[in-house]
Amino acid sequence: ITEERRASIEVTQEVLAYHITAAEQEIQALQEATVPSAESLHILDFHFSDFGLPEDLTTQATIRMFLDLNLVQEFNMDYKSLCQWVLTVRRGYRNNVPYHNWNHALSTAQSMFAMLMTIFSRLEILALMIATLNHDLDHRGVSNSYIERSQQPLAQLYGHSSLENHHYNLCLFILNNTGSQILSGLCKEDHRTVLHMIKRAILATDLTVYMERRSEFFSLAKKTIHSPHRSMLMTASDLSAITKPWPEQKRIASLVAMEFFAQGDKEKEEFKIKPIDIMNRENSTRLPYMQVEYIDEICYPLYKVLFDTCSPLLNGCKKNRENWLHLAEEA
Ligand code: 5BB
Ligand code: ZN
Repeated sequence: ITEERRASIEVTQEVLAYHITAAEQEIQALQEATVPSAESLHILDFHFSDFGLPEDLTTQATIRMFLDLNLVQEFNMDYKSLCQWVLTVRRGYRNNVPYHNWNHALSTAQSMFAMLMTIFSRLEILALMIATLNHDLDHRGVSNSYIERSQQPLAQLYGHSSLENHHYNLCLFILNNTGSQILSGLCKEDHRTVLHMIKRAILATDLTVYMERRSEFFSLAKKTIHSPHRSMLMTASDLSAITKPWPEQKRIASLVAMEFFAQGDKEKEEFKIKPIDIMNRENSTRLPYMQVEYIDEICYPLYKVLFDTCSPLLNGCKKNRENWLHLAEEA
């Protein structure tokens, strides 16, 4: 039994066990729905928040992005397959996870949508939209490091970037699923290229990998101001919560903290160790200070490089830093 085969069995079983394929009724409802315009959904806005958006509208907003990017027409996507694909991807996220759930996937895709400019080829746009929506599929709310230490099969399967490899594998699985093969209209060569780009984009969302390659991206971005690196845009979309208006940023930060602390609790119980600072519930009062550090070390340098293309991202990030700093000084 080959490594690849083993991985595919494992993933298939997990997916089946998880019943993610959408129900016929649900597919039909989405297919027949009149999808609201991008304007009325506010998805062209960098200040967009999906908070309070009814579940039906989250899938309709996704369809709207694909329609307005002209992906459906250009790549001959069957509309019903697209509906099933979107609904399946939504179900591929666990809704009991505070932060890494479908709303995070939608927010990431919306940020990508708002960032995509004429600088990318049509095929790249297609790949990046699929990648953002699928990039955290079946996230369990714990880090790669936790998965490795608790010796879960996922770690044994992939060795490194376990979660990201799993997200990509599920992405492939959904794209190959009968009824949600939205890429079947592409020629063989485009099909191969787009899968390759999706894979690279999803694997690039491992923040550890991003940190390792960051300086490379930055010097590249300086040379070619008008074409930021694809994987940098993935991270920029992934972390875009930090650029949102203050109430939205506060809400998301508490979800992230909830997820981190839950992992910390598990570590205490399972390994009898003291969790690292960010995962230790005893540090909850230091959250504002940690957000300032997070902005300074990770977010600010990233959005600064992208300033020429997308200035609202850096501006939002700066405002949130002021607010977090203010809270940190109060505490
Ligand atoms: C980030 C990198 N990490 C490996 C160690 C901790 N840092 S941090 O000091 O910059 C940091 C980031 C500390 C606390 C944080 O949140 C406290 C609630 C955050 C933070 N990370 N804050 C956020 O609002 C967001 Br969004 C994030 C990103 C969360 C997803 C990161 C998944 C990382 C897996 C390695
Ligand atoms: Zn993510």
